[in-house]
Amino acid sequence: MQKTFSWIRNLLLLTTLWLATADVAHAVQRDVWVAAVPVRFDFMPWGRDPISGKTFTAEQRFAPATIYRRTTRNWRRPLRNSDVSSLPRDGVPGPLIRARVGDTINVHFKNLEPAGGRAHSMHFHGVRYPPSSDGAFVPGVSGPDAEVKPGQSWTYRLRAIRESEGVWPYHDHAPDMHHAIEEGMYGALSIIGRKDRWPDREFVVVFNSTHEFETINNRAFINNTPTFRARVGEVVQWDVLALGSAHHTFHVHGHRWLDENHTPLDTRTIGPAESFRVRWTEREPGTWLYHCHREDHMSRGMVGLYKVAPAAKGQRRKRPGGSAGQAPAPAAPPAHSDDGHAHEH
Ligand SMILES: [Cu+2]
Repeated sequence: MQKTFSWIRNLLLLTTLWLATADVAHAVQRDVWVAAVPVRFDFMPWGRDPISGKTFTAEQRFAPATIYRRTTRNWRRPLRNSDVSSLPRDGVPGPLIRARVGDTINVHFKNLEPAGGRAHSMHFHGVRYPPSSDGAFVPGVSGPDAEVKPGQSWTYRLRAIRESEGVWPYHDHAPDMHHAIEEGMYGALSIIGRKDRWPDREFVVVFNSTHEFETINNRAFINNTPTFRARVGEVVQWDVLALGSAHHTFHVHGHRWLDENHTPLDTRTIGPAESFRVRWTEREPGTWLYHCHREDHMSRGMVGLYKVAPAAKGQRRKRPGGSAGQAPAPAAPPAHSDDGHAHEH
């Protein structure tokens, strides 16, 4: 009897060791460089709301803001924050930080506000970190991670653990966080399982309120908010997040997805700092609306376009199922580049 137990114990020990080694072999360290950059932000780069026909003055369109900007190593050169599928809109949210379960993420943050400017920080949801990487200002408790002053920098050391899989917000948590978040100091973390594939397209939608507008990625009204693009056959993932103080209802026209209980949905409500992701294999060509379904929010700007092109000739890939819900893994490499991230081996 005892012999059997020790045999089982040894087997368990070996399995644990094997799993631990497999973890180390697979996990990578990802270094992300981010700067807080003061800008004159254009909330309506297209200048008008095509539904109401309203146009906006420079005073309504522009406001000073500090935003997160992805950069090259040592904050030398600014890079794009977004996936190519949401261009030309960029700047807010901050860089999409992607990782796999098991990875270490070092976010090297520098505050580029001029001397005398505000302190900023980065506070991350969903991942594991020591208190010195919390980035949240608590008088008498927190350290320099929570108050990165102009010209200073801090490295936040994060780990994507098993419970980190999914989509999470990050945001400024320095003393002036409420203004900074209204200006657009937030972004998304996207973490997939160790063996999962990245989708072909990944769209980040952040609902927030700023000035008198209700915004998606800090912009209001169609053609000002991002116009997301995909092609029939591609696996698309929507990362949906909310900041600020209101609840929002995410809705995409002509599409539906399955929730955790395999119930089809085409709307889902989220509150402050909540987040979720939905995936499907695209099969609905056309120009579609995506928006917050709170009508007072929609009329104040929380609406955008989603354009789906037909499958390219000769490029139609065979996909099992092709129905709504958690889509099968795509065959193609991700459309998103891993700019500023470590390369996976
Ligand atoms: Cu809303």
